[in-house]
Amino acid sequence: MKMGFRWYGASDDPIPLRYIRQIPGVTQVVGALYDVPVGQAWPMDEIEALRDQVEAAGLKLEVIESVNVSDDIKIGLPSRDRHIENYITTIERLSRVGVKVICYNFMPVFDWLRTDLHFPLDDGSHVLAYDRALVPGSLDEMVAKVRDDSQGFAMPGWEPERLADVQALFAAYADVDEAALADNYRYFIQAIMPACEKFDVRMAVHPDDPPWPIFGLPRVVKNIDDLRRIESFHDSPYNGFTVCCGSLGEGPDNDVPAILRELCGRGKVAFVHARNIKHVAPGVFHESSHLSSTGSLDMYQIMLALFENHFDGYVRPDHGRDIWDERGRPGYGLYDRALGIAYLNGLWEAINKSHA
Ligand code: DNO
Repeated sequence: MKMGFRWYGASDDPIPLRYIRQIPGVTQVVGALYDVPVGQAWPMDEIEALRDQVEAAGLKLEVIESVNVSDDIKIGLPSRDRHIENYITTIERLSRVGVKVICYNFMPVFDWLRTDLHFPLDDGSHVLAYDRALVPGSLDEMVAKVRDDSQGFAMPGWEPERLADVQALFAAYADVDEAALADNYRYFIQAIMPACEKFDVRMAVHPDDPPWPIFGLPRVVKNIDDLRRIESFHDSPYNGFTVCCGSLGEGPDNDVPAILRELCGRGKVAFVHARNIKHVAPGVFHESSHLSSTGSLDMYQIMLALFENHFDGYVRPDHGRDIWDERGRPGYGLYDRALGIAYLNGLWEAINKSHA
């Protein structure tokens, strides 16, 4: 297991790389370029500059989260072939600086969705939460809500420029049902796989978050059946998964350790987002600390599933609570994610030693 920490770049992340270097066991920065418009190729000089910064801090840049897939590709517009060419150029350029895994998602229009970015827990900490009854009735309201609640940070997947005309973007999906989205997804995977195999870069799709349709938009990465369908697009370790325990775990029918066992058993898990969530009622959940007893997921079983299937890929803690008066990027503060890493390391060491 190689432990990483997501970082939003020197100009946009209040956490300096030297702090990340001090978290025990962290060797990897999970990074990205955030200013390249989706659909364009990432400039080589910017990729190298990011790699240089990370390496100067004594860390490695082997996982990118995310190289986003454009809506043109998801909708299946004629412009998709140009965007796919650019995506392939990005894959090749990233491989040149040693990147091994690209995390991406295939969610239409939006990335993850929460109805509260500062939900208070009993211990005085704040977390991201979702209550289906609180999802705003209109798209514009939803976009404004995320913008206003995010403490001045542009939330990934909610870039104001991209969502400026969310109604038009939404309308472009009018004819894209689940079958069409899956077809467009297959087309994308089949087009990029030769490059991934040639340049030794594994694709790792992130599940839909939450794993059910929102605003009537189709979702195709929600459960094990969806994941098996994605595998069938092209059966190769390069067509792999980011198992985000929280996102999948939000679906009460998703058995996360079982999903990990199945996919790791076939060598398809490239990256894991290890985090916990607490189910409150159907369609209602909030995030929690990583500790099993504070949420609905059994983190021991999750780590055991990885261990028993000889997982040697990348792991990062996922969203943390806001604690100790930190006012960081929602979900991505320093303190609780560092606590999460210490806990995951402890589970891993105990499992390793008890199997020695
Ligand atoms: C949210 C993240 C997602 C994830 C993307 C991957 O905090 O888990 O934004 O990075 O869905 O493309």
